[in-house]
Amino acid sequence: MYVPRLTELPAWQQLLQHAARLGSVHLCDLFDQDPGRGDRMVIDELGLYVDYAKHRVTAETLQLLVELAEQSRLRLQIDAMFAGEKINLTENRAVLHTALRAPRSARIYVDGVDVVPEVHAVLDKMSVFAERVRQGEWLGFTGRRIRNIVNIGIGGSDLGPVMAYEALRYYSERSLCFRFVSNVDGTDFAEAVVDLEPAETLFVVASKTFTTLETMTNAHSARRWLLAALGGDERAVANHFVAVSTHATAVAQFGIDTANMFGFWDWVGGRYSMDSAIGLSTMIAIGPAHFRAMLAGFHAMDEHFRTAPFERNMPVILALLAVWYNNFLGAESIAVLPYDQYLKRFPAYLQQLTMESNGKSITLDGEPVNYPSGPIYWGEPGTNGQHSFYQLLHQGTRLVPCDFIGFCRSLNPAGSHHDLLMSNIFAQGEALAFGKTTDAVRAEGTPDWLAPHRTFEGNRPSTTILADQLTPEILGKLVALYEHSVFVQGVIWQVNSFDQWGVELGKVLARQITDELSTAEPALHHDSSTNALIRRYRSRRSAAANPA
Ligand code: G6Q
Repeated sequence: MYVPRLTELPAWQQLLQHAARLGSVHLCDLFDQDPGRGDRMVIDELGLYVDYAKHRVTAETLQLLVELAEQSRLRLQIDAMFAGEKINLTENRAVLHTALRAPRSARIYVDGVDVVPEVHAVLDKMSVFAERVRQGEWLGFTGRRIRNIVNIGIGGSDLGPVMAYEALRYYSERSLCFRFVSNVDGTDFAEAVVDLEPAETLFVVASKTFTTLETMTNAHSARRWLLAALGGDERAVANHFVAVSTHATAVAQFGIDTANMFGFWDWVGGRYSMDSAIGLSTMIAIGPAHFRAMLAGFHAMDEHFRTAPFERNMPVILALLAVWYNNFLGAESIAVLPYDQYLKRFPAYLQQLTMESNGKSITLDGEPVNYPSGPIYWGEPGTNGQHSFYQLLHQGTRLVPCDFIGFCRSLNPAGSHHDLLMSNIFAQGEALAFGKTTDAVRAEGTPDWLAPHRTFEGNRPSTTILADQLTPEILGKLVALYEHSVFVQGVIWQVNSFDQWGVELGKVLARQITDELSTAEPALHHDSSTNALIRRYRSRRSAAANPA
């Protein structure tokens, strides 16, 4: 399908002119001219209230952005993704995370095979296993019940599980202890198991490929740790290790019975896999019913994305606003600021989802892009961030659109905590948008010399997403909202959001350097800086004993 270069699309040119015309129009003016925009520029669906009124956009901006989406053939691309077409061209794969949450009655074909029965067969197998662990029926090698679950995985096989566990901890089985090991730094594993009883510990080795350096190194360390404690009997591995992977041979080679392997498929990208078997630790924590409620939330957002007109489509609107700031107003990052402690790992999860997906500079046609693509996503939970980096958001020189996420009811209501929390989320959006003029500052009696320092120029945009309460279903909706927003952005920038070739070079060089660190007198052929660093490390690594 031929699509002209993005910068040649009529809507792109019109948006450039529109941005110049709109210039630095202030949010104060936009609200003065259109006092009702706060009630109107909202999408209130699926239990999510998405307020995008505090954005530097008019009805015309939104209309032009929607035209840009249409001229980018977004509708065709959405249909192609849902239909299982191989839209991940550089890896020749379908992109079907939406099939992971499709109901049993759905029919979705990849290479002529309906994948829905396989998806549900794995979910059923996960449910049986998760219940056995939760009920204390799955026993360790010495007959003790499992009390600790350690997920070993990295990237997409870690960030989703750990984010979901933290987000849904309220719903988790409190008699079980969950740990997540990802880093090849031995400290991660050492600290994760330091207080665990091996006879009561189950390792979930989560790796799509089952070859990833970090995960396999940690999995082997886990096996040594377990066997050292249980007398070295290799048969113990079967009780204490299960695998989540697409690679049965490698799983068997590790010594895990493939009956205890939970599969998924090459059409599930790592960073889109938290609702596949990669979510096994999540399901053990919250139970199969809550896990299925989360999947239902994902599916509801999938259906909204697939069917809602672009003007009323939450992922599309979020994506178009990101494009607006990124490409027409010069913003380089987007802050995601959940006002809920349970969502403390949500920004980290979104970092991978967004930046591994759209951190690309070559279009699907193999041409360098001539416009900025994926912005930097970052964030921290509120109110903590307010006492840290919000200074830059309010008075710095950079434009940082913010996504605020909050809930009307706390899962842990206690005194005035929740009202205090929520008054802060509302206050931040208001302060960012409308600021405080120098005149207002002076009128409070501030001396002239100090007034500029205490002035807030405002005009800093934000979206606020409100839901009633953080539930598994709402979490599914939130994650799918961002998944699809990332896809829409990628379609507009004409990049492949589903590969990640940019992580390869460092891996290749690390393998070479690993050899150089283990041979006696290696000839080093790096640049002088890297050579010197390697020599310094080699000469110093055994110079001093570790401190006690
Ligand atoms: C995600 C990436 C990447 C991947 C990890 C782990 O989209 O592909 O983060 O998830 O490299 O890979 P394995 O699951 O194969 O160990």
